[in-house]
Amino acid sequence: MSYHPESLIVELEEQARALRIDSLEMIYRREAGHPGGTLSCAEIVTTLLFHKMRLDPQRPDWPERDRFILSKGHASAILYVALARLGYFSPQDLARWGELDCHLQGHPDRLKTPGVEMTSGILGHGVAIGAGLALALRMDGLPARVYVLLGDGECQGGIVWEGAMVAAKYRLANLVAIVDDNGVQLDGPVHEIMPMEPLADKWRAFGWAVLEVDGHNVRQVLEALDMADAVHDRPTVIVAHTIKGKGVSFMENDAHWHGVAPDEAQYAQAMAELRREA
Ligand SMILES: Cc1ncc(C[n+]2csc(CCOP(=O)(O)OP(=O)(O)O)c2C)c(N)n1
Repeated sequence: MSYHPESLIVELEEQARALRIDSLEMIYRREAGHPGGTLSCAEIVTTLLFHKMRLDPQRPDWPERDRFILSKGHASAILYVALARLGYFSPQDLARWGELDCHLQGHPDRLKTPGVEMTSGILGHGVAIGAGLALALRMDGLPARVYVLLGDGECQGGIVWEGAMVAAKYRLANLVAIVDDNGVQLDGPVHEIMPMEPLADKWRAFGWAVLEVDGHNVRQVLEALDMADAVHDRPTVIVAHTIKGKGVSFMENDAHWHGVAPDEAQYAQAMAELRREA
């Protein structure tokens, strides 16, 4: 088992909190966005982009870089905040998110934004495209790995499982999917709309190595990503149990906050809670 010092865990926890704060500010100022599924994936995004992945923001096209695919593209705010903090572009650009002539569109566009590896927003495609990327990297003899973040509601899409089959057939050990398993989709609980349980067993049946973690526990996420490095004969999925709207009491586990921006008073309360002043 890999060892991660407590100082690293604390640093990543603080980074995740900062990503939540900055993302929610963007959603509030734009009066649009998806707070629920943005807040639920903060630790996952942080652990990957700020620690695990081999990236070089000065060279977004570096062939050996690891690839991060935000398949659940509606959580774009947190990806943009992370990329800006990593130095892919100026943090000042974040204020212009969604404007027509801004490189930061409502959903990620790989042709516009440095650091974005896949155009997303139409759900379902990340695993299939990630499989293609992982296969190409292997054929090119490159050591890079591909990480795909998708939602549990998104797993209802048939294309997810087509991609999963392909990845298993080609034994793509350089592909890791992380399911942000927050239990809530656009308009209600996943178990009511189209139950996905037993989700881990489904992935296992498709030939993937399966790990399950508390997706808000940075140490668990880190260790699972390290364990995925040690799987050499198939792709790995990490089912990360999370809370939609995590960190803002009135948003947690409530589908209402899937795609609605907070008003001024709600924003103030949310910020107080995220800054732990409440
Ligand atoms: C193919 C497709 N169908 C529908 C939508 C509309 N949509 C956007 S987000 C969403 C819910 C996704 O739920 P989940 O994957 O659980 O995301 P999370 O809870 O992590 O935000 C839907 C249906 C879409 N973007 N793409």
